[in-house]
Amino acid sequence: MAGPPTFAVPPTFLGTARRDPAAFTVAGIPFDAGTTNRAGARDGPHAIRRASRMLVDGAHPTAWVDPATLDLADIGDFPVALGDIPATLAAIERAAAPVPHLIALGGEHGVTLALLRALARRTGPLALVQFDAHVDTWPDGFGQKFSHGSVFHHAITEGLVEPCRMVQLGIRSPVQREVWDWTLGQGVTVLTAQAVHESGPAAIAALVREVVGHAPAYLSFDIDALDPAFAPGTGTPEIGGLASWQAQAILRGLCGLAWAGMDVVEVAPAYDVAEITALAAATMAWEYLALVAGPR
Ligand SMILES: [Mn+2]
Repeated sequence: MAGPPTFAVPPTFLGTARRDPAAFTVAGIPFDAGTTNRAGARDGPHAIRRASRMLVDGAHPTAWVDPATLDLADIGDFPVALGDIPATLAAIERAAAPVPHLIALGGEHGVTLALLRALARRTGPLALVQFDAHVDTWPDGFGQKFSHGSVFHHAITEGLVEPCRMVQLGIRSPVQREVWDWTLGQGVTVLTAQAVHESGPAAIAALVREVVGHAPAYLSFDIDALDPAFAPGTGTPEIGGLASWQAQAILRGLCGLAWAGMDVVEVAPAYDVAEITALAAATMAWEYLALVAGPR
């Protein structure tokens, strides 16, 4: 094996040395002021980058993409405004706007709204694949308009996503019936964690492909979609979630869609155990890259 040993790989995502935008560009968003339970996702980008060093020892074992030959840059972290959610959303949107194909490392889920605002301006309304324990379609968070639980309410009402081309997978948290009904009423396909467990990844991937169709598609991966046994390091854990392998298998079944960007959010390293949450998040971003950069 060439290159430095795993523990000495540079602490960028997948150890990339490129800092200028490339075909695929990684950026961190160290922000968590909109979290409604345990804070700490501001430390997510650093932990995900560190854990990603485990993934550069060879090629992806099914897509046969090699991190060393990937057209990948890590441009560091986007600026944020301390404690100011609207100002941070504006700063993220400005920073994301010129990046052609962004892979964002959160940060809490609220940052996705700014990323969708930046991207939808170029692509028009997006199809959305959302791995999550929570629908995140609350109109606000405890009176705060922009929180990590209201991101997709605003994405829908602002016309950034096409609800009939939007799938949520892994849903299982407590939720007000009116929020649930509003989400379904918009045309969103909601797949509970139980539905994923009972159907299996191949059937779920087929269903997602059918809903997304040929529209430009965005992947938003909230790490709390995974069961706390696989991802304890997050602010709002819910039991009964997806196993890492299920999420991996579903993602591997989503090649050929018109992917336009992704984020992985809600990694809060302070609650993590042996870096398993950060490694799961890094691996999901890597699975996405293998999906978009791999052979068709
Ligand atoms: Mn979420």
